[in-house]
Amino acid sequence: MTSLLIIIVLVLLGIAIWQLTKIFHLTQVGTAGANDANSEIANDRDNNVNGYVMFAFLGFIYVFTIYSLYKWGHLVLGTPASEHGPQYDNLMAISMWLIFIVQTITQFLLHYFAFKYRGKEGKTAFYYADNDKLEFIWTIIPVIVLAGLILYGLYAWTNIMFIDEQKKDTVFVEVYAKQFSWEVRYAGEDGVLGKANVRYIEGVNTLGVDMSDPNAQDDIQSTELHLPKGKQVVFKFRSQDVLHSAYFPHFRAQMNVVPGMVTEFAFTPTITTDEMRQDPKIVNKVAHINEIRSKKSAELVAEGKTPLDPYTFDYLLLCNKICGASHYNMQMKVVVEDDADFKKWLSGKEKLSAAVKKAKEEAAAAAAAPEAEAAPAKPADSATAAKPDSTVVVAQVVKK
Ligand SMILES: [Cu+2]
Repeated sequence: MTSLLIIIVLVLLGIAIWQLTKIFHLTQVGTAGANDANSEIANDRDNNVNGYVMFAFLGFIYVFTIYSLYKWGHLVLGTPASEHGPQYDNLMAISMWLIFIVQTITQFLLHYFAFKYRGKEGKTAFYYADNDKLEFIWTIIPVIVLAGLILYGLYAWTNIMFIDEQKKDTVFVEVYAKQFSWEVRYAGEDGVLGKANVRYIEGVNTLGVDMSDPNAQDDIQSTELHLPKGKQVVFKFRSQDVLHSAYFPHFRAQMNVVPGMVTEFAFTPTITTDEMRQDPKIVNKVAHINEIRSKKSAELVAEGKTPLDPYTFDYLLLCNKICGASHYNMQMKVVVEDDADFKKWLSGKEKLSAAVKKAKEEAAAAAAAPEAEAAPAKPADSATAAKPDSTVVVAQVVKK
């Protein structure tokens, strides 16, 4: 303990001596001539260097901006695939152009004046109290520009977020998020989604749909999201566990998915998956990705591994909230197709009520199976009957 105290005292003493020498050094400022190389006062040479460095930094900003646009400009979102998409992109483009122009001018002024009025021996600062006219101008211009942007933004927002649920031919889809996958449920012919609660989750009923609700009887569940082109789709989002965010970048749509509540959003897809695959920007992007993949494949083949499959474009639903370890891989394929194809796909899907009924029957058959096995009369039949049923039960137990 004593040695620790001695060490602390020595350290503090050292700091005190160091500070004292620093103070002594500072008291010597000004005694040497300003143009003395050891002087602490900036001389004309120092001021000139700083002035030109300001100019050089301005050049760096401009060159880097142009380089970024050239190098990464193609990474922006491509052709919007929803009805409100162009309006959204327009708002984004106006904002970005404004920021670009204003920053180009203001950065020039900032660095140019720092250069122009750099320090010079014998030059003193000019005292300038205020100028009402100038202050009025540089206040009113941003006010008008920002008010215009905000008003246009609010107009676009209410336009995009307005959901007309009475609109003819509207498709209602529930999007269900859980760590780390998506599931969807279609409202079926009645256009109404059955009630759901996490307490009803059991076996194949992974969304917790209340099967006693008459509206739930024709609901259809899927792990792939199909959307009809040109029809309004209303999404109802629910989460099983934590906060997620449903992000459809190609449709310029995003909505938080919050446990314990239903959030909603609607958009009208305007370009089918097949049409989007012909889009020149997508064609370029796919070609670029496949170029990288074929290089990687060549390396894999050289190592004796299986090569990668070539990439084809698909719309995606992504999770845009960091929701856990596999968040990065929480995505679902989205297929946009013509109304006829969409209807065909949907009619080929099994209704949730039928799937639940089937699972219950299979579970009951499996429960009855051991008795049949015990009977010695038909051992072959009982073995075939018991085999598929028992796997169904096992799968359900695992799912829970
Ligand atoms: Cu997530």
